[in-house]
Amino acid sequence: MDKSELPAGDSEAGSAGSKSAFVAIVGPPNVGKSTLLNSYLGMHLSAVSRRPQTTSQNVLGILTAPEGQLVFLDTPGLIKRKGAVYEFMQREISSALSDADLVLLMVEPRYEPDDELASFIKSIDKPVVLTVNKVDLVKNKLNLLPLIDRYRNLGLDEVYPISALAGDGLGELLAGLFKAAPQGEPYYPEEEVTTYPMRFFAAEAIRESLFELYGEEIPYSVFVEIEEYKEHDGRKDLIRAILYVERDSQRPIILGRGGEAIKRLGTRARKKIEALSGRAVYLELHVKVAKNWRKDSSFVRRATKPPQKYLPGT
Ligand SMILES: Nc1nc2c(ncn2[C@@H]2O[C@H](COP(=O)(O)OP(=O)(O)OP(=O)(O)O)[C@@H](O)[C@H]2O)c(=O)[nH]1
Ligand SMILES: [Mg+2]
Repeated sequence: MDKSELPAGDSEAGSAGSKSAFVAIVGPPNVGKSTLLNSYLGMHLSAVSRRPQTTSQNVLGILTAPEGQLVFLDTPGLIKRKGAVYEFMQREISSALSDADLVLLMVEPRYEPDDELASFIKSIDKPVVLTVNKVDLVKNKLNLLPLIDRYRNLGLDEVYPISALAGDGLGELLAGLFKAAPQGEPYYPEEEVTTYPMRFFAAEAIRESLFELYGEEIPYSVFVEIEEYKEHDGRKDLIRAILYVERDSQRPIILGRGGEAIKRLGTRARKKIEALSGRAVYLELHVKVAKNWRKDSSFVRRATKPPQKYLPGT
């Protein structure tokens, strides 16, 4: 039968490209959620570091494939702690879970399912796909089987061992996600990778660089605000960022002797921003003190205001 003879609207049903879902990537801190998002998108969109609680706001990334479209929401690590920042992170996770059509729960091989995780899984009223990341660290893959069984006993039928870093198992996981995804039209045009503005990613690039260059509590103590982001054709874009620290004593640490440390930070972050935006950038960094900002929920609310609402039409 010629395609043109099909009734209107039917031609897409069941065919390639007909699946569409918001997918919340959730899991304990540091398991590789952001690494997976970056691997799927083939670009360094979400901040990654070897330390926990790198992601503090949801990051949206769009993957369009022959099977359809998955809109990933990379979330902060699941952690129960008091304080304005942690409560903000918790709300980010809840909002991703409520927007999601399906949930990709990520753990790593050393992560045994405890009661807390079990009750978290129970509380999710959407399809859950489980992935065990970092299997490159396991010499004998047979050792994974008892762990996978323990997760299966929690009612998770779909379990995918992967290495987000090495790229192993990503095709199988993607097929599993599309299998679990509902039928539907793509949410966004296929060439789109995110709906978040470049200024969000500029702040994230600076944060990621902080994790790479400074130890201890410094990366967690800095709030990055993009005060100005001006695109210029024919010359460099101008980005002015304010780095708010919690205490006076942190200012000289960020600056370093003779401003050496902040210069290194600026160069590193600028390169990341240029790579992502594809434009030449002049990055200006200023350090200010906002005393104990992490404890001040009004600062956290103002400061970590999520970017534009991302659901089409809302
Ligand atoms: N060996 C190995 N390391 C990985 C893999 N995936 C991620 N990592 C590393 O694990 C660390 C944490 O990765 P992230 O992607 O930042 O983890 P996350 O789950 O987003 O962490 P939070 O945002 O802090 O919750 C980084 O050092 C990654 O390079 C993997 O497949 N194998
Ligand atoms: Mg992350």
